[in-house]
Amino acid sequence: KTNSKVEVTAEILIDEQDCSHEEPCDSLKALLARHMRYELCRDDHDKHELFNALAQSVKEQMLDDWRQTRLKDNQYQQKQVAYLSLEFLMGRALGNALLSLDITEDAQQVLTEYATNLEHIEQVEHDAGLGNGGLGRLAACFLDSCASLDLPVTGYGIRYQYGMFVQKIIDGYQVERPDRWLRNGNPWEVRISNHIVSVPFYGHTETHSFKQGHRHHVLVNTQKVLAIPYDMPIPGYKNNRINTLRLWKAEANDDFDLAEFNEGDYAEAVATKNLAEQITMVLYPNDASVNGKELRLKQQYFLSSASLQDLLIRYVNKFGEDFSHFSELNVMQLNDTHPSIAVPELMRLLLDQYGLSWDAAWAITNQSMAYTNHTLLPEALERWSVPMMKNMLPRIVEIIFEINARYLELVAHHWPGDIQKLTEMSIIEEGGEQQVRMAYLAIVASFSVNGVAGLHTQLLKEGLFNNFYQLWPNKFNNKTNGVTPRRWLAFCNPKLSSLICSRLGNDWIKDLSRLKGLNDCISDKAFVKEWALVKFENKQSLTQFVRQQCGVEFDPKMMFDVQVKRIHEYKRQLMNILHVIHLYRRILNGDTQDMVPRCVLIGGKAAPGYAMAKQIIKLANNVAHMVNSDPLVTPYLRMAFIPNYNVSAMEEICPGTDLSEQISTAGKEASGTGNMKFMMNGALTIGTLDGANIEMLEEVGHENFFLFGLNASQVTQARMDYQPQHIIDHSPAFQGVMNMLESGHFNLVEPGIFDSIIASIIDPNDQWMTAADFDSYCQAQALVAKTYLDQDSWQEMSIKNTAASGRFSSDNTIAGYRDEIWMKK
Ligand code: B1N
Repeated sequence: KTNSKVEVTAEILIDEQDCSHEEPCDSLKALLARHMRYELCRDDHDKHELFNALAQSVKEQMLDDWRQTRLKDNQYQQKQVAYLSLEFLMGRALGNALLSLDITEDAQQVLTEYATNLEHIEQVEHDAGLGNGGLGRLAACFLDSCASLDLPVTGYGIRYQYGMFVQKIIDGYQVERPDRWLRNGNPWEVRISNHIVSVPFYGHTETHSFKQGHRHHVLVNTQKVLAIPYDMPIPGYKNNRINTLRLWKAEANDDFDLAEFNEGDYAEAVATKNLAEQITMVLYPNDASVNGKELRLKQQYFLSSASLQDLLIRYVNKFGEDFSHFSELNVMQLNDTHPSIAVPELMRLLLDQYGLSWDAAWAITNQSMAYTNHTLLPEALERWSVPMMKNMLPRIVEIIFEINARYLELVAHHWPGDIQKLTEMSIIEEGGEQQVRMAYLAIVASFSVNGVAGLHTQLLKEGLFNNFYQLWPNKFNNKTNGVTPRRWLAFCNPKLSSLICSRLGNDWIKDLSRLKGLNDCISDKAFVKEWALVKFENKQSLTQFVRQQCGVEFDPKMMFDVQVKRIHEYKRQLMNILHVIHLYRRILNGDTQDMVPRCVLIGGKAAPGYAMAKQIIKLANNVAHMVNSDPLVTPYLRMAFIPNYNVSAMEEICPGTDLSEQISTAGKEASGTGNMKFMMNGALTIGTLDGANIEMLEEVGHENFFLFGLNASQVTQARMDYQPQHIIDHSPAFQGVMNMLESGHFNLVEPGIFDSIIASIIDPNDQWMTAADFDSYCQAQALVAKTYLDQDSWQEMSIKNTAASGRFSSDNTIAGYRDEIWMKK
C-alpha cells in the first residue's frame, strides 16, 4: 500500500517538473526508425517485425496521454467505473488506434519508406480473440465508446494465453486448433509489476474473537496465486483520453513450496507453477451455455478478486480505510453473471480485510454493483455446486449463505406465509446437490439490473426474473446494445465513410444520429449511384476474401446474402440452409423465373461440445459443395462457409453484404449486434421480431425491412400444439426440401450423417420451431428477390437503413449506462 502511495506522488512530481514543458512526443517516423534500428538490431526485417515496430511506435505515441488520463482520474473527482468481464473480443488494435489518434495518413506515409503499405502490415496483426461472440465484442465496443465519451472506465478481464480457438474446416467438419495469439509477443500490452495482487484459493476459515466489536474471520492455509496486470491502451476518438483495459495473468507465488524445495523435490516444486498458471491459460469456448468446469469458477474468482483488490488499494491510497465514500466514487458493471462472484468477494474484503461491519459492507456492495443480463436461455444460467465451492472458496460460501439468509427475511416479509416463494427465490437451489444461482446473487446484490434490448428486458421482467421485479421494480432497466461506429463504419468501410463525409462532413463519427442527413441525399441521383458503386466495390473485395478463405468464386453482380455469428440452433442457420436447398431445387426444376442470382455466405464457430451445431456446419459445407459444383446452378446460386469467422473477418464481410440474416426464433436472441453492423453498412435485413431487430425495424420502418415469422408470444402459443410434420405435409416446397435432405442427396457417400438434423426439424418438441417459420421465411426471401430486381428502390432502402442506424451506436448505449446507472444520483 505504502509503495503505491509513493508511486502516485512521484508521478505527479515528475509531471509538474518536466513533462508539462516538454514538446509533444516524437513523430511516428522517428519512433519507427528507432525501433527498426535499435530494437530489431538487423536490416533484413520482415513484415512481422515491421508491424511490431509500428505498433510499439503507435503505443509510444499514446504514453503521454495515457499517463495524463491516469493522473486526471487519480484525482478522483468523478465516479470511476470498472467493467468486469470474462471476455473482451478486441480484434486487431492497429487500425483502430491510428483512426482514434488521427495518424492513419502519417502511418501510410511512413510505410512507403519501407516499401510496403498499411493494409498489408495491418493484416499481420493477430486478432485478440478473448471472447466468444456478441457478449465479448459488446465489451470491446463499450470500451471504445467510454473512452470516446471521455468517461473514466477501466475494463478488467483475463489475459488468456489462448483465445477463442481457430476453426479449420476439414472434409466439411469443424476442427479446433489452439489460438496462439501471443506467439510473436503483444506490442500493445504493458506488464505492470508494481500492481501485482495475490488471490487466495482453498484453505479454511478461522473465527477469531472480536475486533472493533464484531467477529473476525480469517482464511488460513490458502494457496495463493499471483495476479499480474497487463494493461492495454484504449484510445478515445480524437480526444486525448487513453483508458485502460487491465488483463490479469496468473503466476505461481515463488515462495509457494519452499518446503518441497528443501526436501529435494526442486523440480516438482517448480512444476507446480503450471497449476497456478493454468488459470489464465485458455478461454472457455462456450457461447450462451455453461459447462460447469471447476477451472472456469477459478477464472471467475481470480478475475473478480484481483480486480476488486486493485480498486480497493487505489481507494485506500487516496482516502485511507474510511470507506464511506467508496460507492460514491466506484461502480462495478458485471458483464453477465460470469464475474458475479465479485459480490461475496467484495463483502469478504470489506469484512475480513478492512474490518467493516456487515451492514456497512453490504450497503457499499449494494450501492456499487450493477448487473447486465445477456440471455434468457436456461442452459446459460450459471449455477455452481455448493460442495465444490466450499472446497475452493470456503469463506465465499459462508458469505453467500449469510447474504441469502438476510435476503430471505425480506422475501418472507414481502410474501408472508408463502413458503414456495422462499424456495423459488432462494439464492441456494435445494433438491439434490445444493447449487448457487449466480443470477439471483447478482440481482440481490445490485442496485441495477438491465437487459440488452427492449423485448429482452420485458421478458426478463415478465418471466425469468418476475419475482424479483415484483420485489424491486426500480432495479430493472433496459439498455439496448450498440456497436462502435469507429470500427464498424469509419474504419472497416473507408469507401462508404468518405462518401458519407462528402455530404455530411465527419461529425457523424462522434454523433451517429447525424446519419439521418443521408435521407436528404436520396433524391440526388448522382449520390445514389455512388452509393451503389461503393457497395459494388466492397463486394469485389469480399469476393476476393471469400476466394482466399474458402476457394469459392462469388460474383459481385449477384446478391450477397450473409449470416455470420456463432452457430446455435436458436439462431437457425439450419433454416437458412433449408432455404438454399429450396432455391437449389427450384433451379434444378428449371423454375428460375424472377429468381435473383445470389451468393449465400455462412460463417461461425460451434462450441466444441455442441454436436448439433457441428452437424449444421457439416450440412452447410455439403450443401455448398453440391451447389457450387453444378454449372447449371452456379449462374443462380453459390454458397460458401467461411472458416474461422472472427472480428477481422467481419470487418471484410459487413461492408460487402446486401442482405443480413437475423432469423432467430423470436424471444431467444437477447439483442444481437451483428444485425446493427450490417445495417450501418447499408445492408437490408431479413429478420424476425426478436432482440434488437424490433428496434431496428422501428427506426427504419416496415417498408425497409423484410419481416417474417412468429413473434415471441406467438412462439409460446404455438409451442402448445406444435406439429412440424403436419406443417411440412401441407407445404409442397417444404416437403420437397425435406425429401431431398432425406434422400441423402447431400451426403451420398456419408449415409445417415444428417439424421439427427432431420429428426430435430420434425420433432414436436423442437425448441427452435424451424418448421413453424419456414414458409413465411421463404415468402420473405421471395420479396427480397423481387425488391433486389429493382435496383433503384433497393439502393434507396439501403441508404435509409444506414441513415436509420444512428440509434445503434454504442455511444448512445453508453450514454444511457452513464446517465441512468453509473452516475445516477
Ligand atoms: O450477448 C450479446 C447479445 O447481443 C446476444 O443476443 C447474446 O446471445 C449474447 C455464456 C454468453 N448472451 N449470453 C452469452 C456468452 C458466453 C458464455 O460463456 C453466455 N452471450 C450472449 C450481447 O449482449
